[in-house]
Amino acid sequence: MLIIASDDHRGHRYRELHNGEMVDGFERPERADIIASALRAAGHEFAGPDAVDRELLGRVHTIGYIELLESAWDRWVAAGHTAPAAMGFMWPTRGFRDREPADIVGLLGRHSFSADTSIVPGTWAAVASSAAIAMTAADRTIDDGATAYGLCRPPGHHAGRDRFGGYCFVNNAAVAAQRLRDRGIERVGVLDVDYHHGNGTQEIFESRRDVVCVSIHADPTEEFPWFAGFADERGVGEGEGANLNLPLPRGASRSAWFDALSTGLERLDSVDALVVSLGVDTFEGDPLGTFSLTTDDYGRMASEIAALGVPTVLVQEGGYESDDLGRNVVTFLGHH
Ligand code: SP5
Ligand code: ZN
Repeated sequence: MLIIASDDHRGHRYRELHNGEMVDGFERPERADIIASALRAAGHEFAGPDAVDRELLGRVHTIGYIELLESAWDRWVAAGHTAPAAMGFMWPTRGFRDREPADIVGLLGRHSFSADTSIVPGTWAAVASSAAIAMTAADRTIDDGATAYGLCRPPGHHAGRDRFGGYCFVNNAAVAAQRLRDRGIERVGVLDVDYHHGNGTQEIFESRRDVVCVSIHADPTEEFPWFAGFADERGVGEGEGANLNLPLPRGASRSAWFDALSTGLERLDSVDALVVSLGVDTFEGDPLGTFSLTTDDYGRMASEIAALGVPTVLVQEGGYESDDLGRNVVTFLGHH
C-alpha cells in the first residue's frame, strides 16, 4: 500500500497536563516513527505529501482559525511569554460572552477546549504537514483507485471548525473527506474507529448530508471528550440522520466492538468513498484506552471495512506508545 508520510512532525513535542500533573505528552514523535519503521519493514512504499491547499483547509475550518494556528507561537513570544509551550488558560464555558479576544492567551482559550494540547515552535509545521498528508492520501486514492494511508501526526478528529484539543489542531479526516467531495465523489463516508469520539469531525459535518459520519467509541458519559459523542446526536437540519454515534461502555468486549462495527458499516453501505479515522487506541495495551482489541482484530477490522468495496483513505488518529503500535497498524494495512 502507498504510505504518505513526512518527518515534519518531529518538532511537535510538548509536556501534557494530564489528570492535574505535567507528564511527557502521550501524543509524541516516537509514535509516528514507530509506525513508519514498522511499515517500512513490512515493505510498504512511501511518498511525501504535496503542498497543502489552503482553500481546502478553509472549507473545513475558518480561515481565522488557520491563521491563528500558524501565528500562535510567534504571537505568544511577542507577548512576552517565556514558557516552552503556548496554551489557553480559560475557556468561554456556559454564560460567558461569545467574543474574540485581542490577546493571544484569550484567543487560545476561545479556540481550544482541553488542557491536554499545547503549541510549541514546531507545531504549525507538523500540523500543516499532517493535513497535507491527509489531502495527498485522498488524491492518491482517487488517482490510483487503491487505498492510500496517511501517517498523520498530530492526529485530527477532535479538532472542530475553529478549536483545537485532544491532541488535534486541523481535522485531517475532514480534510481528506472534503478533498474527495471536491474531486467529484458524491457521497463520502467517515468511519471513526479511534477509542475516543470524533467530536471535531462530527461538528464539521453535522449540518451536511453529503458526508455521513459514523463513530465507534467509549461512552462520553465516562470518557473524554465528555461533552459529545452520545447516541442521540444524529445530525442537524439538512444533516439529520447523517451522523451515527455508537458509544460503548468503558471496558467493552471485543465482540461488542465488532457488533458496533457491523451496525456502522450498514449505515455506510451507500457511500461512494470512505475515510477511516484509524485510531488504534482500542488496543488491549493502550495507556489511554480501556477496550481490549488484539493485534489480529485489526486484521479483521480491515477486512470487514474493505468489504464495503469503495475507494478508501486511511488517516492515522490515536494509538499510544506501546510495543504493539507498529504491529497493529501493519496488520490493519495488510488486510485492507
Ligand atoms: C486523538 C486522541 O486519541 N486524543 C485523545 C486525547 C485524550 N486526552 C485526554 C486523556 C485523559 C485520559 N485519562 C485516562 C487516564 C488513563 N490512565
Ligand atoms: Zn483516541
